[in-house]
Amino acid sequence: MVLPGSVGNRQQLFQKLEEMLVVPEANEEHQPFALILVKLDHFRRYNLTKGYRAADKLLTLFTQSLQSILRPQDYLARVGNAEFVLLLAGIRHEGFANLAAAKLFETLQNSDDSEQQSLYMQAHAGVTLFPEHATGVEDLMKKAEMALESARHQLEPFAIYQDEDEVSEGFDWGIQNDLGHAIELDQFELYFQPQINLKDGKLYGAEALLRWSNGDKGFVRPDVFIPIAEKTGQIVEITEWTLNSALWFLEEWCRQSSPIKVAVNISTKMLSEPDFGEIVRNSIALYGVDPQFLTLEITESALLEDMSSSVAILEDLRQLGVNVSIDDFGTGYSSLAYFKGLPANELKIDRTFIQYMLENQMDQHIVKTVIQLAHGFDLEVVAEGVEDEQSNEFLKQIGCDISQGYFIAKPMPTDDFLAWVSSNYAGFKLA
Ligand code: G
Ligand code: G
Ligand code: MN
Repeated sequence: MVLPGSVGNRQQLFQKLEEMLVVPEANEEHQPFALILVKLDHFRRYNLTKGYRAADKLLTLFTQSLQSILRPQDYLARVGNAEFVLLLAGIRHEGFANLAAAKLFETLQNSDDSEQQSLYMQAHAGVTLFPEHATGVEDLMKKAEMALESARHQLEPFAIYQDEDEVSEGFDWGIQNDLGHAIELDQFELYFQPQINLKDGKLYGAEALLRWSNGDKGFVRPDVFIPIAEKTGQIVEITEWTLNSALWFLEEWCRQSSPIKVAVNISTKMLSEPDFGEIVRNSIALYGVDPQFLTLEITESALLEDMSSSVAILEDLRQLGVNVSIDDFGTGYSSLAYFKGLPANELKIDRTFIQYMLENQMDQHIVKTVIQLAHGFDLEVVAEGVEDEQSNEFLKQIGCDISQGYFIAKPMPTDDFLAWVSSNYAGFKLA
């Protein structure tokens, strides 16, 4: 599509940046500027649900909003589907960068169109300063990405790059240190998200999802701290905690009502720990629960990485009755042959296929095929990320076994989960 005014593309942006980054003569100074990377979240979804014409119109309006804050010496480029970079000349300090970014979001928010406004709420930006934060094109862009990520995590519209964002190869010492005390300070909590059997509408089980609230620093997402815990080895202790908490809950549950399955996520690194099997068996013994009510969710990529030893451990656990589920299926590179050697009895189709399935023929086709394929290997199929009734109904029609997602319920703290079950479960049926 053609956007209004002068908007560069990725290549032109890089050229422009190269020009702006030339090393100054001995007696001259760098001409400072700020680079703002802006992304619209969920634009793909908007495209699919509202149609391309509406999406193009929105993008045009969005571009105009961005242009409205530009001065003649500034520059705007579109670097991705719904991703833009603004270069603001002469901005030397964080304070000015803050003002510029704040102005940008103010402009976005004050749009008259309510549809636009709601989408703008989902815009995020990351800001880097030249030469303060970086002096190379790649570096400036990379750090803007990091700042944007940290804005997302802090639930802020934008963030200016901070040295703390630079965790040498994603390594965050602050988090590592805090993680060391998280268990003793009782900062972890398990949330439970229900899973519904599509055939009879009954409660099938729940996935346990770890939450960490790190004192004053607030809530830290598992996809941030789990990779760090994997690197430091803290993952072993964390997994033990998670397993024990999930089984403690399960044992309580079993005493009060008919048992359900509880699924625990097992990270890649944990799976290759030699005493992983032992840890799981110990937890089961400690709480005396029937192993058939425990499910271990293993990501597809974990199994691809280190098949032989992990498979042996999983086989032992499977013998014991523990369920093995292949999580995030479709995001890795599995082949048919891969199923053959796997001791799994459940497969979870990744939510990225489920989310656009109704609008996207290709996704729909993949979902149907995966269900057939999985059934051919005697695997039960869970659809994750089911967000609306139509998707749920569609999945039921095409023979999917189990449904999980915001349509049914979000992950909830234990008490809320129990309350949710008691108000919905008796005769809980989805159309
Ligand atoms: O709700 P959600 O933001 O929890 O989960 C984000 C990611 O973190 C998911 O990929 C999920 O599998 C992972 N995750 C959540 N809880 C745990 C856990 O207890 N252990 C591991 N290894 N991963 C988890
Ligand atoms: O990787 P894993 O499948 O374990 O991740 C589970 C993640 O999916 C958690 O972050 C959980 O909060 C999230 N989740 C659960 N249901 C939905 C949903 O309906 N939509 C979206 N977008 N995320 C969901
Ligand atoms: Mn999972």
